[in-house]
Amino acid sequence: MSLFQRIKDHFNKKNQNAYFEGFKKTNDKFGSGLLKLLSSNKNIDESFYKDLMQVLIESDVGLETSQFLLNQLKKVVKQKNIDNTEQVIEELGQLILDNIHNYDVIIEDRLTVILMVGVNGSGKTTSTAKLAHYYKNQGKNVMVVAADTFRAAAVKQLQTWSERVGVPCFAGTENQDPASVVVDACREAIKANVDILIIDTAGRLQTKVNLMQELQKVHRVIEKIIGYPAQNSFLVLDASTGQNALSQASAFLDSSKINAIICTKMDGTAKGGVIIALGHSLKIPVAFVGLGEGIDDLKEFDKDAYLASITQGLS
Ligand SMILES: Nc1nc2c(ncn2[C@@H]2O[C@H](COP(=O)(O)OP(=O)(O)OP(=O)(O)O)[C@@H](O)[C@H]2O)c(=O)[nH]1
Ligand SMILES: [Mg+2]
Repeated sequence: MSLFQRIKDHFNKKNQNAYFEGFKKTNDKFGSGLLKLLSSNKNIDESFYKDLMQVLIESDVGLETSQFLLNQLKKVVKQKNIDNTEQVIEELGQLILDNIHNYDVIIEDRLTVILMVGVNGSGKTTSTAKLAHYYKNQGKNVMVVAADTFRAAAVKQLQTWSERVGVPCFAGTENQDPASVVVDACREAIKANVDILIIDTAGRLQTKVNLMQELQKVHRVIEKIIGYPAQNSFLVLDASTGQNALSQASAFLDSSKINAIICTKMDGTAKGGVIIALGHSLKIPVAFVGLGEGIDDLKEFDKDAYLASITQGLS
């Protein structure tokens, strides 16, 4: 059985439609691009590899990662004496799987903290609400924290979402230092026997040193109050920014502790290949993907499901 058939068969049926719909635009570029390539290039020659490179670039896999994949691919083709283009594309699929990473969210029996960080508008607040919904549905006692105290509207936004989801929202007072809101929230979470505390922070540019230091302070106070570090720190990236998301991730990883990525707005972009660039260039796992604006549209990242979704026509 082919690799593509195997991963489709393994697909968690519950999420299949959501994944297929969410990655439709990327599939229209990537999967359809590969199909077109298979139907027009029958020989494994330079022109085949050139067209393959173009498909990778157009799906925002990025130059560095695309070149890496092609070089590896050429080696494998030679080693295994591969002589048909279908098998080459299978090997490409395997290379992609080898270079992207799932993430197991760390949920402990004691208070578990999830910290959401990222640049303005990447989807932190909506993803916080979606995560709260996700864990509430699993029977967890969830609380969200509005640590974005610079804008009253930001607090209101999370409060509205939390009412809809049915979880408590802890908010500080306007212009209160975010770290001090987090201190109060952690104390409250311990008192209320919360299982999962999800902290939404203000959008920050990766280049603003003081804001990055503020994040480090938030990490310090969490550890001080609860007695151990936040188990999960997620960088929220807007997939439609493509290669820019990659440079954001690189800067955040340099100055802040990040365990995994949440890649949002997959449904609105053909740039879903950026997940491959993140996996290869930064070796960072993806925890969740945002596949739409609805409360259910945040799904756990699964690399087999991802590959199946961006190669829907291949079998
Ligand atoms: N289509 C789509 N839209 C999304 C997704 N995730 C977030 N959005 C939208 O992106 C916009 C910004 O989302 P927010 O959650 O407010 O972003 P934020 O990172 O909290 O923004 P700041 O607090 O301003 O830094 C909203 O209109 C969301 O509905 C997604 O997966 N798909
Ligand atoms: Mg926000």
